[in-house]
Amino acid sequence: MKNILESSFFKKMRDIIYGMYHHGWDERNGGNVSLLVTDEELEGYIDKNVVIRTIPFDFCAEKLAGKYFLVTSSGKYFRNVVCSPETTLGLIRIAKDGHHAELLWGFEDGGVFTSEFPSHMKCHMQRLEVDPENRVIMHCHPTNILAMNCVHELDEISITRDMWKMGTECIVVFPEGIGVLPWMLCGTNEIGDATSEKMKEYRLVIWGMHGIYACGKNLDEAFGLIETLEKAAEIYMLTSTQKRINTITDDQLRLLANFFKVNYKKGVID
Ligand code: 2HA
Ligand code: ZN
Repeated sequence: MKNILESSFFKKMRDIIYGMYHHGWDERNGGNVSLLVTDEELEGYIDKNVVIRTIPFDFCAEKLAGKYFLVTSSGKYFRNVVCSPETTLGLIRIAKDGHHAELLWGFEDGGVFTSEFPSHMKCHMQRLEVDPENRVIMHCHPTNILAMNCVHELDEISITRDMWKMGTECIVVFPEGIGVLPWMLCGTNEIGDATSEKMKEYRLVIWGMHGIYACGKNLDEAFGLIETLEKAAEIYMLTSTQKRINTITDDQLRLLANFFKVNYKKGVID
């Protein structure tokens, strides 16, 4: 059997998580990531017949039965994923009944998946219906997005408009806009249901006064979405106490959208 730590999916997960930590998005045990790993990618790295233990959960993920996920552990620090991958990550398969995870690798100190497992699995189920190629759900606490939460109304249309205007690339990177949820109790099925509902339309969902959720076909896409929004929020915050004398106009946003052929959310600048 080959060493899973040498697999390309594992190395990418490790590097992206370290990048998230280095951006300051994941203090202490903040943040969580889940990556759907295919049968083919796992071939030769894991004996799929050896289940280390099963971990129950209290929602139905039957639509994901038989699918494999590399997922961050509950309570562990992103900072330690490089030095202690076997305790900070786990590889699970969703069991046939849709109510258990079968552990195949990792969580070595008896740990379990992230407390935000309901949000992750509910979002995977939703996104696979919208985009069968979706593979990643990513959550973190970027500083400027959170700072903006303190001073900006938590409204999807006005946040989308203001973020599109903070950087020329924004309308091209997230033309569908940004979903926004009010503050809710995290770690619950309810916030998972609300987030997955938003992910019918959006790949970026702000959790009011908490952080951000993103999804993507791969780790780079989810990371890049957060990175672009975080940059826009940083520029918004850096200029929030200044008199803004220049802006990207509505006409310029339309020009960008037409040139890059993106189908942008209606009702924001119209
Ligand atoms: O896992 O970020 O939302 C720590 C968190 C909870
Ligand atoms: Zn969080």
